[in-house]
Amino acid sequence: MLNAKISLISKIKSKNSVIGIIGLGYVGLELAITIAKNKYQIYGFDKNLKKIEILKNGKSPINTINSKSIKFLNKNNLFHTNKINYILQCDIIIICLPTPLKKNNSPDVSYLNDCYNSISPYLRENQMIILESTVYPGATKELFEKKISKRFKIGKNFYICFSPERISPGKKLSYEYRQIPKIISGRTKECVNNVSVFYKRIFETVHTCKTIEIAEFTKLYENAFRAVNIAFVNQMKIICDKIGINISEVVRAASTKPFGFTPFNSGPGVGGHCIPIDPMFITHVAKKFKVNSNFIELARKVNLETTNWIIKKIKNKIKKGKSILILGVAYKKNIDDYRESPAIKIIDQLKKDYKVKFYDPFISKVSINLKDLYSIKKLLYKNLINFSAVVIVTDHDNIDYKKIIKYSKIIFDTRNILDSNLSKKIISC
Ligand code: SAJ
Repeated sequence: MLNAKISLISKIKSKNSVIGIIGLGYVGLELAITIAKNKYQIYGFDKNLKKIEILKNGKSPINTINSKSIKFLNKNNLFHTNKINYILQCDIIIICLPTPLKKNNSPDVSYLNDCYNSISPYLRENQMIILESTVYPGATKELFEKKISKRFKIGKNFYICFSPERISPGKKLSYEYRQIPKIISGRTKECVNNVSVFYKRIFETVHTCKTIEIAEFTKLYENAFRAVNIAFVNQMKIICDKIGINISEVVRAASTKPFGFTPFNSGPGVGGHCIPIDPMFITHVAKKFKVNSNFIELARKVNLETTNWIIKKIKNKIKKGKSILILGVAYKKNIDDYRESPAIKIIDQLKKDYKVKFYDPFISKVSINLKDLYSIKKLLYKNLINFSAVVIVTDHDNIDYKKIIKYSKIIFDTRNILDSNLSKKIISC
């Protein structure tokens, strides 16, 4: 029986509040695991029935979360469902849905709009929504608050908060998710108090932003900072290449400076659903207010040009028609995600003139322009001799790079992980 009389904050403090997490991807699942460790009852919602099945069977749908954690979740009352009416049971509704870009590079908030439409019939007094998806400033208000304030009194009998996710997929961190400081914000002081009392039970450190819009922008700023700095090191790489300097040596030397420098590694361009995407949300807002964000657009352009530069280097060195092996297609090491990965563009361009195969220990198939390409099943190092070139695009840890050097004819090392002084066959790029 729902007892709306008990305040949300008392339910949070007594751990009787039921938590609903919408979107069981790498963000939602990680959050569910972290919250479950604090003995809250959790409903996990996802539209993907196959994913729900996998989770119900105690398996993990993503390689960055192990099945042991899913079994822990199932044991600790996480209930996976696609039945959205259970939202009625939830006191706290945390939304962890994707916010990709549309073809014209403007934010695609369709997942969030669909989410609101599905949960709307089951919203009731004394619930709190925490949006964790990456959005442009003002989106929480536009997509949730404006509609909900027509039915409830925000801060009195309904609470609206924003708290950006800070998951680092695939990174073997020396700390747990609960140790990553959690940014929170709310529309009113009661909203802030509720989300603060809740998240202080889940995370070691909580930082409160004065407004939801500051928190929304902070997330974009963090990732634009990365996109711009990665573009910077990539452009410096191209200049250094011209003058015969290895950029990694420069970054290694600059990193000895104990202050005022943050190292970034040059690469084949940027992939993922954060770094190529999030900064464009700032551009979206800048355009709306007719202010300049060309720094961000230039970074995007440079990162895209870096991928083209690598393709050109390969074409200049390897005769047409030859066989090339792409080593790694994930957008970064040790994960099974190839969204926006530069490897896709490299394969797509090279296969016009070469016989291209790929090997990725985490990804068995990629779809390029609706055509499926399958990874080599097993990497037999001795067979590398059959390729005119091996291109290291993703530097997964579980590859024996000594054998790559031993058995390859030529290696294009786009991650600068090999010491090019070791052998003339290594081309850092
Ligand atoms: N990359 C480089 N050089 C670098 C760092 C990254 O070329 O020095 C490339 C990667 O290969 C990848 C792309 O940039 O293709 C993005 O890499 P990323 O390390 O930023 O990884 P993401 O996209 O998974 O970013 C996430 C973000 N997390 C959140 O948004 C919560 C980001 O803020 C984190 O800093 C990042 O993980 C992380 O540090 O792992």
